[in-house]
Amino acid sequence: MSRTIVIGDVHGCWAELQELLRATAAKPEDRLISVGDLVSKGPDSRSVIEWAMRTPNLECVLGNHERRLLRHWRAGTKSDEKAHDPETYRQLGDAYAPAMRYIEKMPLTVSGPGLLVVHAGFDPREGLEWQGAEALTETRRLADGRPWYEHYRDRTLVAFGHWAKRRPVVRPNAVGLDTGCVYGNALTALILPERVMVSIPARRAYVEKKRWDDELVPAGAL
Ligand SMILES: [Mn+2]
Repeated sequence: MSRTIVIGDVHGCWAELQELLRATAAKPEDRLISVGDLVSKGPDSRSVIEWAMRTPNLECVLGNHERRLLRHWRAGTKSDEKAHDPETYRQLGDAYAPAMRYIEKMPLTVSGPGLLVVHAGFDPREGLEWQGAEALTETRRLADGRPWYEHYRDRTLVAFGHWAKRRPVVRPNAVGLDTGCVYGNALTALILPERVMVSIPARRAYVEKKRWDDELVPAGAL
């Protein structure tokens, strides 16, 4: 039976991505979905995006990092908004133009039976159709300070990334797959319909992360 494998934020972590694909035994008949942010920050954005471009059974939603590069591509400029942007262009090399043409076609959402994949999140109190690109690629908390998924009540499973945590967010109707591989933690995928999660430890921290949002409270501190 064919499966759906939703892959968390890769950020150029090519070695860990290959290991994840091996560990999930991903086959051409499986439906692969990336939550976006395939590129930027990490060691090998080129190999990751070239893998995406040659993998016909992969769909990838647009991440905020792709969106920033795309905005500059369309304006005929190159981004220097992030300190790591020049390094991303250097890694892409002459794959830059084909990569941007691929990224230009990335949708903001991908749907499956009982499944919705977005990069970051959205305000569940408003209809999905009212959510713009910025909301879908950037949302973590809503105006009340609570994570968007705590307000989400539908049965459709939302798989998302963007919010790097040491452990995946696992709720009945929402799964957060950004386990901060580029920060030295892990690359995580969700396999459906079994709802099995697979995590590959990062080879190293490619970017320093000073503080995690799911820091465990030390025993006794309560
Ligand atoms: Mn992101």
